[in-house]
Amino acid sequence: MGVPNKLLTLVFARQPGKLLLGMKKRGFGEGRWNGFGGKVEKGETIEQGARREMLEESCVTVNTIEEVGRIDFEFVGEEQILEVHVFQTDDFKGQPQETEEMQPKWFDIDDIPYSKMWPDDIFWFPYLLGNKKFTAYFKFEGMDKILEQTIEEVKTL
Ligand code: 6U4
Repeated sequence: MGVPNKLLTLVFARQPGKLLLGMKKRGFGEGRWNGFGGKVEKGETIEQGARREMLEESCVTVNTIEEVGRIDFEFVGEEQILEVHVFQTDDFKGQPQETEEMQPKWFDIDDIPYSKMWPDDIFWFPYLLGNKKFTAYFKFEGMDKILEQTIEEVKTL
């Protein structure tokens, strides 16, 4: 038996034709545009963690939220798998605000800044943007190189 997976969340707010991303200002993934999220804490569900991180990092309060994907990340040399639960919402309150962790910005869905994002994103964003549920696995060497990957559409997560 290995170590248990590390549970993380990733939340994307959407408006017609647009997606909210944040520039990560510090920590893991610093300097990359991404959804909002982080570690699930003890005593909260994954969905509660997603809502909390969205509020903490963007000042947006999420009403209805939908889980759309699950991605397992393995990093060469590290035992622990990062299990990232991907959510989307078009039902939220409040204007995104810059926080210590993130600088939010609405992007046109035709103008997603893939070259300044995690290199796996370009592979699974078509599922997210196409409203298709998916599961995926990526094996990384360092932060930039993908050695292996699988991705598939699923009916339920
Ligand atoms: P804190 O708790 O702020 O010190 P930090 O080390 O900054 O933690 P955290 O908790 O913000 O990390 O979590 C990392 C975030 O990055 C999660 O939302 C998941 C996301 N993430 C991690 N690897 C990713 C990858 N390869 N592709 C991607 N998102 C990833 O799109």
